[in-house]
Amino acid sequence: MIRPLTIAHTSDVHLIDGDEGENVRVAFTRVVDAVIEHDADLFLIAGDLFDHNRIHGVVIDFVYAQLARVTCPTVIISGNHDNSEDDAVLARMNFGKAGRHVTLIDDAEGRVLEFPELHATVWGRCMENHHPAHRPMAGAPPRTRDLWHIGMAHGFYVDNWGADRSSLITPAEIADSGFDYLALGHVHCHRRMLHGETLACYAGAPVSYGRDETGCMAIAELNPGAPARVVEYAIGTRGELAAVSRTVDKIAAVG
Ligand SMILES: [Mn+2]
Repeated sequence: MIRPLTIAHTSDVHLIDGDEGENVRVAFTRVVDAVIEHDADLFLIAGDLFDHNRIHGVVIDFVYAQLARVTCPTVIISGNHDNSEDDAVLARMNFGKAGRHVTLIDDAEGRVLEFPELHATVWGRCMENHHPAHRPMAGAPPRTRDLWHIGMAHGFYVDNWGADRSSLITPAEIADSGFDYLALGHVHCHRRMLHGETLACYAGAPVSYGRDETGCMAIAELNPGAPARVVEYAIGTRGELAAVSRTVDKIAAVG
């Protein structure tokens, strides 16, 4: 009997260095808090964890420390902001420093990870080049066994052709994948699409563009014999995150 699964899913965190990145780091801390509070079985980071590839030590160490708070299997793919160019931030990192539970899928052709204790497999692909010929869902494997069949992809969902955009993901690709849950990244607003039996979801960025808009992530529930469900989980408005980060700075300054 396959077991129920709780999946915590984020993407497009866009971590940056310096003071202006403080609210983003607060937001990522809240994402990790949510993984722990929901007792998630699996934590998926579907691309653009970092805003750019020149991120240096302090933020890298921050990410190791945050991911080390999580005990469940954690899977990371790259996006167009932290893609697999030479000297890219993800390529320079050693996620073993965060713990053995963290896996970066850095294969351009994609890779399937198997988690026997979760009765689940996770397929993902790193992004090498964000251009119109890149198809994030290319090579998605069919379900082969009676396990949760989960996918990760970073790209732009279109439900009509003629879109002259890079890294396209289509309804047919989603339906054909047969994934029980497809964790998407790239679009910053929370959005869900059901095609065939597959529930695909953009988690939404933890930090929204607008100061008063709420950033978010996704918490998905898979139960045997039932449709997958996902909820949008609020992380906070940009203003709230900035206020918290100022408080943290003040305490740090006093201490
Ligand atoms: Mn992106």
